[in-house]
Amino acid sequence: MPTPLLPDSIDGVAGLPLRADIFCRVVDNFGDIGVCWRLARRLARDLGWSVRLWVDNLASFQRLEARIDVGSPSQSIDDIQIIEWTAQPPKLTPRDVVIEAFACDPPAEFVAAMAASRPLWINLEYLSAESWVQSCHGRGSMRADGLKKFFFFPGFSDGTGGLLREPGLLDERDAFQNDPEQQRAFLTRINVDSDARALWQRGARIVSLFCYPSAPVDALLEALARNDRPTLLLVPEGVAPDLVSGRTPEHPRLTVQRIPFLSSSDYDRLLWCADLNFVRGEDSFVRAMWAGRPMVWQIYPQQQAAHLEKLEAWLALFPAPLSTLALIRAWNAEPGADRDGQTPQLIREALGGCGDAIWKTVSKQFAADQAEWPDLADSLADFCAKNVNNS
Ligand code: TRH
Repeated sequence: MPTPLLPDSIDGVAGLPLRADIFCRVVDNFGDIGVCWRLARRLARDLGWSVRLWVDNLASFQRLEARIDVGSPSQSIDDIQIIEWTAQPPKLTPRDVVIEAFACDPPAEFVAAMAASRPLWINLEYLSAESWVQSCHGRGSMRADGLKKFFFFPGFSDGTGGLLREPGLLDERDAFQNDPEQQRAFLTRINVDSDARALWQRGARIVSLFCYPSAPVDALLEALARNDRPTLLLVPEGVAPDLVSGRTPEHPRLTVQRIPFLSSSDYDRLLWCADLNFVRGEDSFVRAMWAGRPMVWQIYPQQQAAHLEKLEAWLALFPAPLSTLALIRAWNAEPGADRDGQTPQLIREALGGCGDAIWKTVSKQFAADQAEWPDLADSLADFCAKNVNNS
């Protein structure tokens, strides 16, 4: 008989802190660890869970969380135990809940131990606004070894797991957005130089840029340079590496400023500061949505253009003007003559006229509407409380 992992009293009590293993494999980029670290902190800090986070790439993790010691196979940060997931992972007993991020397959030995201790096993899926998500969210699938795996889908509507949102996030955002002094201090801290800050104080628009190499960045530069309103374009380290800080005589209304790759909380502040955010993948997209400012999303490209359906599903939800939708589609189009010829014009149209004002209003409202749903960590905790002894 396996030893019970939970005190009897937990049965059916929603929200009681549990003990979890979260598995994260960094496929590429930062989204996998970005989401897992955010979830781990929500569960540990805000819900009192005891969390063990297994990560196969500490170097990527360190870009987001400077306190990570890449030489340490086991470390604790903010009461979260971080285990380096190597080819020979440590033999640890599975906890009450095992969360596998994005179908990353926990190690075989660990799964064998799960067959004995029978934790609640959850696969946290990628975000999609597609309607089929509601019918699959929360469903379980029985495996040949007798273990059941549940599929937990983030999403934008009732019947999904929602989106990660820290308590008080929108209030903190509002306080920051209403306080130019906090913004000035922040811009100084992230190395925006005094000339660039002066430009912003004289009314230049701030645009942040986080994109994949395929994005039509030249078209963006051309459009911003021709726009009536001067622009300060802030570009974190590693993004669009050819861009250099400064202003060219040909483009006097566009100033580029390179900034460091920011911590998660500073990246939020960047998104809150900017008038327009270019974001990509999954996590920066959600953070830009919470910023409540206009954003252009570059979706993570998939084979056979499967990502374009996901993009359309989100565009169908987002009540933006047609000029905004056209710009977002162009930003995600395959590189080619047509796209590059049209994009500067589409950007200019989206940033000009009444479309610009409507885009601002709907962005703010969309964030407020989404914040009415329970966030993903609360939904997950609720799901676990209901299912932890029935798996
Ligand atoms: O890095 P990404 O392209 O990650 C992608 C997506 O998640 C995609 O869905 C997944 O399949 C693929 O990885 C493997 O984009 P994303 O999701 O926005 O993650 C970036 C993270 O980096 C996010 O947490 C924000 C964070 N970030 C900072 O903390 N500081 C910064 O300066 C920047 C630019 C980003």
